[in-house]
Amino acid sequence: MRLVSITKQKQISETMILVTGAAGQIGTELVSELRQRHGPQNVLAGRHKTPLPEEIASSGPSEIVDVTNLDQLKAIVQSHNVTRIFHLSSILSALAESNIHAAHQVNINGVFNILTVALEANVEQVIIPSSIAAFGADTPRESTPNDTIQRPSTTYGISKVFTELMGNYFYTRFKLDVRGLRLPGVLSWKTEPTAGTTDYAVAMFYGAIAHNKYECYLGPDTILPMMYMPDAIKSLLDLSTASINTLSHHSDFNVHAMSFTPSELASAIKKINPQFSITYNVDPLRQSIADSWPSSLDDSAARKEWGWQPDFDMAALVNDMYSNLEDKLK
Ligand code: AKB
Repeated sequence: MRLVSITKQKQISETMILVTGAAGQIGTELVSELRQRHGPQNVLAGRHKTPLPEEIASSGPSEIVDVTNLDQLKAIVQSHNVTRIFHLSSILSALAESNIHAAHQVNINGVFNILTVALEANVEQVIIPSSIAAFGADTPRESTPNDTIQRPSTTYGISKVFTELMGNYFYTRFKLDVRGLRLPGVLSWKTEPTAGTTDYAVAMFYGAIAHNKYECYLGPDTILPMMYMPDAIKSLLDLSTASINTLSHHSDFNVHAMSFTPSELASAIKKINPQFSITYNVDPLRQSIADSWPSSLDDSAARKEWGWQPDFDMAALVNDMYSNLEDKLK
C-alpha cells in the first residue's frame, strides 16, 4: 500500500526504486548498493545514451529513460509502480558550458519533469543531488554556510540552484518529499566521471598508475572540496532514510569530507608511487569554474538534522583509491 501523507513520520513502502543516470559515475555504484539493500528486482536502472555496465544490466531491471520526455518518463514510472526516485541524470559543469541547450533540457526541464511525474504518479520520495556548483564568486569561499548567497556563473550551477529551489517548492506547496545535498568532487575507481571540473582528481590516479605522470588542467593551488565514493553513496542513502520530522532543510544540504589542491593530491600519490610526476597546462574555462566554487563547506545542518559524518579523510581515500584502481587496471 502507498503511504502518501508526510505530515507525520513517513515510511517508505518499497515497491520499486528508480535510479536515473544509472550508467554514470555515481549511478552505477548507487544501483549496486540499493540492489544489495532492497533486492535486485526492486531497483530499476534508468539509463539514456551510455550503456549500463554488464553487472548492472544483468542483475536487475533496466529501462532507457529520457528525462526530457515527460510522457515516456510517466509511462515508465507508472508501469513499474515506482515509489522512490534517485534522479542522478545531469550534464556536468564543463560539458554544460559547451552545450547550454542540452544542459537546459536535461538539468532544468528534466528535473521539472521528474518532480511533475513524481507528484502525478504518487511517488513517495525524490532524491536529487545538487552540487558545490550551486555557489558562485559572491559566496563566502571558506566554510561556506549552508544558507548563503547563491549566484553561480555557470549553466550547471544555475540549474542546480533551480533544482534546490524547485525541490523545496514541491515539498512546501505539494508535500512531495524531495531531498537533496550539494555534492563536491567525487572520486571513485569503478566508473569514470564525465565532463566535470573536479574530474582531474580521478584522472590523476589513472595517469599515475598507467604512465607515472599526469598533466593537470587546473593550477597547482586550486583548492576544492572532495569526497570518496563510499561517503557520497552513504550521504544519499542516509539522507533518504532520515526521519522527515528532523529535517528543517530539504533539497539543499551542504556535505563536506575534505578539501585539497592538485599539488597536495600529487604529493600524496607520490608517496605511493615515487616515480609519479605532475605538470600543469591550465584550461581557462575549467579554472574559472573552479575559482568560482567554495574551498570548504560548513555542513553542520546535515550533521545536526540527519547525522551526516564522512568515513574517509584524504589519506584513507588516496590509499584505497590507488590500490583498487591499480588492481582494476592490471
Ligand atoms: C563537476 O565538476 O561538475 C561535478 C560537481 C562538483 O558537481 N563533479
